[in-house]
Amino acid sequence: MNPNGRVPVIDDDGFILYESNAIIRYLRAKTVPSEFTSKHLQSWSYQDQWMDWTSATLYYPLFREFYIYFARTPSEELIESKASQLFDSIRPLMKIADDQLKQAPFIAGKTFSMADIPLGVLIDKWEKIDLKKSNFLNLSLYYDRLLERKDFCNCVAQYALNAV
Ligand SMILES: N[C@@H](CCC(=O)N[C@@H](CS)C(=O)NCC(=O)O)C(=O)O
Repeated sequence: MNPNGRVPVIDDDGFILYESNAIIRYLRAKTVPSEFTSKHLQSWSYQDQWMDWTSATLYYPLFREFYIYFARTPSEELIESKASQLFDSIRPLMKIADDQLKQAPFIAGKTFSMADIPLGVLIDKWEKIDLKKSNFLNLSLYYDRLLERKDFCNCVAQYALNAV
């Protein structure tokens, strides 16, 4: 279904779609069509901005490298200098998210939106990695807010960092 041989991919009555952010936008527009109108263009685009920031700026390649090191290295083999180097490389990006979450409870504003789906998945990994991250209080408070959501617990948080 996906020429890249990857997940996620959906088949919505014969309409095949891949790329996780495209799938989220499609499902949101399909289930709440009123949001996908010119009247809400700026709000939609703002959520879109944070989704793409999460995937294209935060995740690839720095966050991916950071979390995979912790997820796939047995704890007794972790090297402190390598862990610090990875942490230092993503600190400026995490600060951008933390600053944004100081201003609003969710990444694109006052309420949970589609933009919280890709970011929430990464913040779950972030919170499960045992490093001193006290400068990022807003990210931890955000994670607590996400944990109040049953679907977030069932679909994301219940899985271990190294779950495939
Ligand atoms: N940019 C794609 C990335 C898709 C991707 O890399 N999926 C991984 C899982 S997160 C996968 O299918 N890996 C299996 C493999 O590479 O064989 C998206 O956001 O959907």
